[in-house]
Amino acid sequence: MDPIVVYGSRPAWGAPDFSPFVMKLETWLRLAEIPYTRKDGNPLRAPKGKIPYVELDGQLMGDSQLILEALSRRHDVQLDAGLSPAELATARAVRRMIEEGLYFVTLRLRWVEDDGYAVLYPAFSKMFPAVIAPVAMALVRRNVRRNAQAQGAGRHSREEALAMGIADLQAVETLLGDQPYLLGDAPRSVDATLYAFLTAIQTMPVETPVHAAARSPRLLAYTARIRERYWPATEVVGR
Ligand SMILES: N[C@@H](CCC(=O)N[C@@H](CS)C(=O)NCC(=O)O)C(=O)O
Repeated sequence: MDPIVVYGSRPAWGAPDFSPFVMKLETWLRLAEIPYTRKDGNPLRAPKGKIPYVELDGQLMGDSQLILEALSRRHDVQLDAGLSPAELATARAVRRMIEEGLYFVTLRLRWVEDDGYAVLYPAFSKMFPAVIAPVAMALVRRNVRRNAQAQGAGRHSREEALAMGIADLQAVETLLGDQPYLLGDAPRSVDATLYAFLTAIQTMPVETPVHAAARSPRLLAYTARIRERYWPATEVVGR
């Protein structure tokens, strides 16, 4: 089998990638002990127009979840073995709450809110050649706004959106309780998503009530636990 190549974006604020979906996939590969290499990706070359995508046996494949499901079969990954149907249902519900709900709050905090965009701009614009960076950033910002409108999340007031993000974070914190990982003593696939999206919020250098909720002592301890074990070379993130 050829080694897997993961196409992502770039490191951000001490986290391994701007994209939480790339961080999810890489964290999952580490949990599953599947070796991979990383390359800078480009949504314009991605099979689904989004990152991450991977090269798997000479074929490009998109979507973090479809990729990890294909890799689970290919490598006979046992990460979720032994989970009960109820635990698997919880994992799915949490994953989709984060990826389809909390993600849009994060996008808003980065791209729509002015204080977020002010810290995003100097970090993210480095991905573009300097001469086109201002135009490219303005185009991405406009696209993010349009997509958020189309999806619906962009139609909420700031207060409504932030309250939804906080409620999602409090829900995962409640489910986590005093356990080291979301479903108990061992990390499971869902921890890759939770780790990635929490890290994306915790490391962003702004203060909002959503960031404060993500930086609760319990959620900071959770991401530190996974980072120390699976991302040992990564600088300390979170504040
Ligand atoms: N469902 C996809 C979502 C991936 C996604 O939304 N990626 C974003 C970056 S975080 C992206 O590539 N956006 C570029 C675009 O939409 O043009 C997955 O799980 O991989």
